[in-house]
Amino acid sequence: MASRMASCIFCKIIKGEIPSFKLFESDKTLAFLDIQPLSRGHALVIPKAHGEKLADIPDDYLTEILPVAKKLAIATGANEYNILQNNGRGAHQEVPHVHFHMIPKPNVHEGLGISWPAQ
Ligand code: IU
Repeated sequence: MASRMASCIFCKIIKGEIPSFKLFESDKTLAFLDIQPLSRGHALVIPKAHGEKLADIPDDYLTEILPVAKKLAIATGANEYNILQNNGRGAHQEVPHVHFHMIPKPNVHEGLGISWPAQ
């Protein structure tokens, strides 16, 4: 476990060894912008305890995660968004440190540059 933590990229972000755009931080939780955002405001919320899958994380490191994701969604102004968390490579998990995505859905009409006439 110790060697996996030493090489874990998100543990390095937590320790400040790799830079990130931080959005929220407490003793148990960190939120930062995803470096390859699927939409503007795509954020990751992670427990500061290292664990690959959800079952590896102590409950007290999970209690803040959804409230933080909710506040980020509100702060982003996203009316529509996904909160998701992948466990295992077969479930499309690429980084082996538990993380929750908060992915705002851009307004489709704005994204297409269409402005709808007033009713
Ligand atoms: P996944 O759920 O493990 O598939 O998502 C990993 C995410 O971590 C993905 O969206 C990456 O862009 C993101 N990420 C990051 O924000 N910073 C990094 O240094 C690395 C990955 I590596």
